[in-house]
Amino acid sequence: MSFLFPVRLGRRALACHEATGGLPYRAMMPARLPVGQRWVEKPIPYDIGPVPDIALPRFRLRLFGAVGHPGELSWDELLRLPQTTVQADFHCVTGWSVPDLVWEGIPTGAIVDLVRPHPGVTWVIAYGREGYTTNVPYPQFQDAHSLLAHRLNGAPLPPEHGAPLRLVVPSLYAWKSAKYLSALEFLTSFRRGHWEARGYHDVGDPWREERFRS
Ligand SMILES: Nc1nc2c(c(=O)[nH]1)N[C@H]1C(S)=C(S)[C@@H](COP(=O)(O)O)O[C@H]1N2
Ligand SMILES: [Mo]
Repeated sequence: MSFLFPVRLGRRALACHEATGGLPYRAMMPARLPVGQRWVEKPIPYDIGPVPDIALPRFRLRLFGAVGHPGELSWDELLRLPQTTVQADFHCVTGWSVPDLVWEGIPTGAIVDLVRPHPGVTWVIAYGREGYTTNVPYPQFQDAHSLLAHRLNGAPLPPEHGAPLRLVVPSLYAWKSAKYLSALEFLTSFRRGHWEARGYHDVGDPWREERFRS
């Protein structure tokens, strides 16, 4: 009887492979997909405005708020900071999830080491150059999988996915991963960003289905 198991598993794997248009079988495992999500192959660009453009020599990342060392980083300075690679699934609150995106960039921990946030920091506001904002809880901002990404899947970050730099917080819904990153503000008080002010959840944990505030 033991031969039946691999045969059945094989059929199921094949069926899932066809149903997802070629996504790996591993991506179909329910434990990896938060409730209310479905797998798609690629991230779908979502923007509140036109995709902004900037020449790298003019690029600055502003770091300010409740920190000991506020300041600005140029593109070259960012590339001289520690670099990391993070492979993670990406979950959009509208219901799509992409498995195994590979992001490269500066771990948020390196930014924390640089700016020395005050002990009472509880939130970070990430600013997009086109006017987007989002509030991110400080624990998720600085956890080991969060980064300021400048590469995606082995290539420079495409314009529509946030070039030249975006925040990536894989532990939260994708709207917390601000594209076209221009500034990070560290807060000891509470303030909402663009979608949070319109009813979206302040934390946004996909594993708790924190889509909207109740
Ligand atoms: N600057 C900026 N960042 C943003 C957004 C935006 O409109 N502007 N949209 C957010 C939303 S709602 C999602 S789902 C993701 C989508 O990432 P993608 O466009 O790379 O697929 O970006 C997030 N980051
Ligand atoms: Mo989104």
